[in-house]
Amino acid sequence: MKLHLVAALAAAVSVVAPSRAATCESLSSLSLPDTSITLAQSVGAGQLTLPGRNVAEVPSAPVALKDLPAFCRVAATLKPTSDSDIKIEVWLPASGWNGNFEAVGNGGWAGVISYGAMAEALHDGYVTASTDTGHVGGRGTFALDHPEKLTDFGYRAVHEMTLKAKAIAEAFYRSAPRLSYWNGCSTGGRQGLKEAQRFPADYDGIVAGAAANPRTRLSSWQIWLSQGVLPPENYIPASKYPVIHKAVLDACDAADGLKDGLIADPTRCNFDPKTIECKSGDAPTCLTAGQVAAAQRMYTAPKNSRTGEPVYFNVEPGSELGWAMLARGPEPFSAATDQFRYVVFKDPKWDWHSFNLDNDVALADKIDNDTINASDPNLKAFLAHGGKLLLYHGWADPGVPPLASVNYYKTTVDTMGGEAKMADSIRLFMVPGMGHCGGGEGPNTFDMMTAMVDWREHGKTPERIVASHITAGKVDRTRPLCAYPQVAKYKGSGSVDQAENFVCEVSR
Ligand SMILES: [Ca+2]
Repeated sequence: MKLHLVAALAAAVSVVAPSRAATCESLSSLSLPDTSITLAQSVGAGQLTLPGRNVAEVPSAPVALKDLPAFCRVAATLKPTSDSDIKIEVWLPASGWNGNFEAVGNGGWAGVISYGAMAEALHDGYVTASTDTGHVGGRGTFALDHPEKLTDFGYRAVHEMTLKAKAIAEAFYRSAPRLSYWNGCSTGGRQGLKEAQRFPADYDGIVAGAAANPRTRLSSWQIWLSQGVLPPENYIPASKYPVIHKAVLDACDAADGLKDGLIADPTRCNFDPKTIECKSGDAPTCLTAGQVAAAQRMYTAPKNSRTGEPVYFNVEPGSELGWAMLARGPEPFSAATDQFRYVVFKDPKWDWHSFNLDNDVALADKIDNDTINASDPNLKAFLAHGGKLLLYHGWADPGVPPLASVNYYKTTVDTMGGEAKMADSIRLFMVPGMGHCGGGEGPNTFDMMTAMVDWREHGKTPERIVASHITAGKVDRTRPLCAYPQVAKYKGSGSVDQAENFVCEVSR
């Protein structure tokens, strides 16, 4: 009788036992190092309104995330140091988990969780996670007198989030994620590189777009640029950006073999703004001598005046319509001044006019000491376990110079044994006509995560990734993005708006 009862109970349990080990709500009592779980809540399918993503420097308005599948929402605060205050969220599909983890990156100085990107990953069936990088708000002010918080922003918040998200997934499903992916752009690109370099076991595949990197050099360039383009005698009103852009296209669009409004490789475009200098005075259709100088500075990489050593890169011809991002004024891009005010000089009153390229870059590098910068080209440990690195960057990026990604790609590939040896480990896709992580006139809608999954899980090395250009919700052009150094070349017949009429080939 007793035995029968036990057997019956066991049978009942085995029938009603959920397929996963824990309920969502029970995760609130999960014990993890340095972690307080502040929310563990089942969320039904539908809409959820949450703070927006902090893409550049200002947190955006709340976003309504639509058509979310049902999921378990976990929020936690991590304190790896006594001064740390790292907020993370981990979202776990209630059903249909694809078995993998996709973490999403941040923008600018972060200070906000990337809910929109989390929603996309959740849609695709992933467990996903994001962190606010250890402080609230999109400015660098938090760093003043908080070196541990700066380290959290630099790399620790992402690493800690990664460990905890994997542990939470394992507790929820009784099964750890099989593969882990990173997907980020801008600061998120830099975060991805940092993970590959510093915590090579965290991820199996890393998608790193337009990495804002090395950050000390990026900020130095942005301030140096401002010193040349913001003085009133040089200032270019936004109404003239299209004038310069048209002149650039007139000079360089057709030179790549196809007049399509895009410059396939802007580094081969030698446009001199002096060609549109006003004959005398000023007019809406030409540039004054000061404006010519400002435009030339946009296209010029800064160099140390004593050593001649290049400090960083420049925006490329074709980026003109986005120049307001750095050249609008009256102040430089605040992400850059914040770095010098709150990290380098630790003086909120520091005046950007006093920035000295020759001295202050070296000081910024020294103070950073590999905290935010992610320059290490040694990816041996990451690649040793099959890690794949997929880089991309818009050629018309007006905020982070595209050659920063080309440079990291080349340096890393050279360090790791050359292009042939690295062809199945590191790939770079440059995107003609795309702005900073999106936007611009070129085909700018593509799916790097699917390319990554095909690569990492199905052995299909990405050679060409089809990008779409969408106007008013309709695709009006498709074009292949090609693995660097290849570019898309028109076959010579068929619509120039259809990807199948292009081949990827090296043009130099
Ligand atoms: Ca062209």
